[in-house]
Amino acid sequence: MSILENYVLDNFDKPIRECTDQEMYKVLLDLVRDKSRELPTNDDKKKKLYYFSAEFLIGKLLSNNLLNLGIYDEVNNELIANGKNIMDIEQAELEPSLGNGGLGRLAACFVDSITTLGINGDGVGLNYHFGLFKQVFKDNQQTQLPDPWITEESWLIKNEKSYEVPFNNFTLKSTLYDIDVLGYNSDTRNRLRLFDLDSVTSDIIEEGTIHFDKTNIEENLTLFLYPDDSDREGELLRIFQQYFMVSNGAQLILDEAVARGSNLHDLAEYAVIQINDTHPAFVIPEMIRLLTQRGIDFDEAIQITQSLTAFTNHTILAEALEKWPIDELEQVMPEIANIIRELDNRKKDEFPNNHAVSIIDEHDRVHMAHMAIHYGYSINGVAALHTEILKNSELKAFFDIYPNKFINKTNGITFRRWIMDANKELADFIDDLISDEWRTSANLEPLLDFKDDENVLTKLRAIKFNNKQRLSHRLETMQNVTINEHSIIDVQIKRIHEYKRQQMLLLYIIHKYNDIKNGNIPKTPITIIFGGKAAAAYTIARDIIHAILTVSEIIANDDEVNEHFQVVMVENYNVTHAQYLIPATDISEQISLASKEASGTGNMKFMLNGALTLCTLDGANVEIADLVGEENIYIFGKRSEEIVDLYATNGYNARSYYERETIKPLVDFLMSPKMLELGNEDRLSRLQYDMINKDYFMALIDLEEFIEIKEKVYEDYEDHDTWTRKALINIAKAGFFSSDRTINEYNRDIWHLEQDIKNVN
Ligand code: 4GP
Repeated sequence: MSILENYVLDNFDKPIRECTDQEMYKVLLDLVRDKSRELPTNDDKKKKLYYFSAEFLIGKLLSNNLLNLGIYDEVNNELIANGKNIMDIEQAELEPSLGNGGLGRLAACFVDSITTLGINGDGVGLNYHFGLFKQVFKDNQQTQLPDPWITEESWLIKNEKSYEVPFNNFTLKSTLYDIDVLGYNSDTRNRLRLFDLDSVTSDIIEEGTIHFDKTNIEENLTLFLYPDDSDREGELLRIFQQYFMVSNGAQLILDEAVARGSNLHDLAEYAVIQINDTHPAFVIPEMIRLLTQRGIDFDEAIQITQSLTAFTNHTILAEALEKWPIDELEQVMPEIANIIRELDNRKKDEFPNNHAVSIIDEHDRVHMAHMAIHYGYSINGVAALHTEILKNSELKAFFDIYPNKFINKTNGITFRRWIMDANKELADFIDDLISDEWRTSANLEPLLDFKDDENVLTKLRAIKFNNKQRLSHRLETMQNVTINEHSIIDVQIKRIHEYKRQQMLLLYIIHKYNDIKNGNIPKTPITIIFGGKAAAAYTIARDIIHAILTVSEIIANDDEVNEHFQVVMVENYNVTHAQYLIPATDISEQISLASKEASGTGNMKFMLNGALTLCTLDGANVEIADLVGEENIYIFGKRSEEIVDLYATNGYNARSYYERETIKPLVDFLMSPKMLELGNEDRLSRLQYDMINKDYFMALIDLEEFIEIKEKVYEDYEDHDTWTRKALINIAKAGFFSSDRTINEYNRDIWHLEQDIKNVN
């Protein structure tokens, strides 16, 4: 009997051909779950990694898991033979709402690689019921709705384990859900361990909003990721969430370590914790508390905790380096607040008068990153430039006292999802050219042998075209937008934030629109696509979305322009959208203000799929440029040292840029009659005012250079062979960005765990 028949008959008592896509989804889910469960966990290995993260942006799992199990082709062939299409079946799967942006997606790539390399390591987080929010556009504005994803048919498996988390005045008892994490051709599995509360309920959410009673912790704790913390109740709720996550995680660690033979004094031989950004940093005082509760004295508890805790920093933006008022910690978890005071006192004694390294500052705020650096044994940045900036400026005071704790770990992406799954045609073509060895080694360099092979270049273009068609079809069904699959596809997808400078690309779009109106018709039509959410409380970011949507409507309505130029903003951008967008893209927009983007990982995904990067020398763009060489990438804009210096000297004046002849009309356009006819005056005027008078992230500083280089990029596109050769070189050089390489380095330099697969590039 074939791989599917049994399952279909068991479930539905009819042949595959007669099942609906929804029914087939259920069949495939059962099949994959059973196959996964047959794999042992890695728990026979003595030491285990616990990757603590507020987010795991895992994306849909069905086809990825089929691929990792090595049965994708077999299943797919059977489906095809029965008139079914796996892409249609996948529509039935809801994307888990467990993450938001880069650090969450990174965590998802990492757990895949950890399992692929045969390392004993689980992810630890929370089981949010409604994610960040579902983005819906209405009147050219972003609105926010809950984003439900948990159904009978999600991948969560209830675990028997449950822990008590002691808050001030009350205790909450957790429920644990696991999601199996599979590795590529791996004969073991790991898990995501997601903690939840049975009492959480959607009843308290105000209809059609993401508002709810923030004080009702029992009912709201795991409703949303990053609930609004613009008031005290919101801050308290975030602290409740964080403590709930880490207390459960720390109890799980102790349980499992003891089961594997630890006497707790030797805990560091059994466990290592990676703190992903500041959100899980309370695991430090919590582990100390739990160890003392189990009879270990306080000094030793500190020393044990320190020897098993490492920290990753993902950003230098002050807003994301959390600082919680100590009185709020006292209100939520007084014992933890006391431990933090003691930890702070010790460091104040050790480093008297060195205020920059205090855990509790003069405003009585607890700096989560400072706690993690003092009381962990390792701190890493996520790209070479980022780590240098941490050492030399943002965290210099810490680097001066702990030079040996600092280390760089340039981010990576899993090739399973980002090429094998997202771009099967390209992956298969690469197999034909260089054999399928790259699927495990990530070594794509042999492709360079084909850079002058006309047939190969032609085929690469054909694959790109097919991916554009696939994207076009998706946008039509999802959003009722038709894009021209013969156009240049130029894409910026990431959270909406001023430092990422979507507003700079918007000003370019206005420039291009005017230019086309003046008769300069592009040789090939251009489609610029945005995707990303703005945090609900981030007003200017929402204004930027509004301006983009309004301009795109003006362009769409303008018959002189719309056949040549189109601007689309994808609604509710998520991992699934990215899997369609990235393979179809020609130009990857990585245009952050230099020094501000810690790494970026979208840049790596685009490169791997043969898009050319248009970038500032920021984050991992620097490493991409080093790998591909200047002739295969487009670089513009001020360098990071200049920007760091401008901030230090307060040397940037937006208005002086605004006054320039090239720039003024573009900024003024925001409040033009055309815009006001379709747009919202408050939003547009606020955005314009900000650009002229503040522009904290300096969108105007690089605008002229940006316009110039964009024109050059579009012109270069016209030389199809040269363009595709550059694309091929980019693909060939992308191997360095495999997350298998990154995880191999984490393990070699930070975790020191047993690893089944050792020969990683
Ligand atoms: C992001 C950084 O902004 C991005 O540059 C980096 O690639 C990613 O982490 C993974 O390291 N940071 C966040 C955040 O998502 O919330 O700080």
